Amino acid sequence: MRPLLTVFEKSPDGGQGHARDMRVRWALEEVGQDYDIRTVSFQEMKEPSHRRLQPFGQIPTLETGTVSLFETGAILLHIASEHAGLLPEDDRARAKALSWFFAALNTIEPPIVEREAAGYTVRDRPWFGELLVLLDEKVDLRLRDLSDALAGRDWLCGHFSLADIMMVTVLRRLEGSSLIEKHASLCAYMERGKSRPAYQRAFDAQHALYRAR
Ligand SMILES: N[C@@H](CCC(=O)N[C@@H](CS)C(=O)NCC(=O)O)C(=O)O
Repeated sequence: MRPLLTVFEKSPDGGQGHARDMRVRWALEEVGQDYDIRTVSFQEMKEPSHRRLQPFGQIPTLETGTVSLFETGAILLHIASEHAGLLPEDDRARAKALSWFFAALNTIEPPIVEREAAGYTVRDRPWFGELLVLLDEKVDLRLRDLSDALAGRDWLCGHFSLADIMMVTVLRRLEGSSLIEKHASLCAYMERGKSRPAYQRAFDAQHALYRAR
């Protein structure tokens, strides 16, 4: 069986590749693993049959025929454990790549998502402007440190790795915002990721799906 990936039936971004299946598609393309997709509507995502795969009623999930996974961190680690090329063989380099992989998920993504979520949930409150200043500062602090850590390097750990798939897809949530645009090195890093053929194949596949709907 080819791995089966669940994705949005209709992506809220219309195929801009911000949904989290994009990071899974990219990893699968990097290792040359073909896959199938199953689309789920927002209603189906909350039904027991999908919650058996994803307890929070979200996408993506990956079923391989042997195992079933949810959480993109776990999915990407599984792909890296089954295929060569996404994590370095050398212990020290591998430890570094894993650290950056989790930093993308646990240190960089949360303040970005928190800021984005405030825009959906409390935009009409009188104190939204003040809150946004605080949320912007939290994001900027992380971006400054990330930019310093990346200085002089193309990829987080010397060579391209799983950490870059996670970090680039996380940073893409800020595309078009002055928060990221003021960090030229981070924009260049994102563009390096996006110019990889595997990224482009992954992007085109999800874009074609939503364009057709
Ligand atoms: N931590 C989860 C987050 C999954 C997630 O937030 N998925 C979004 C799509 S990108 C979703 O399904 N949103 C709809 C919802 O939460 O109802 C992961 O990395 O897999």
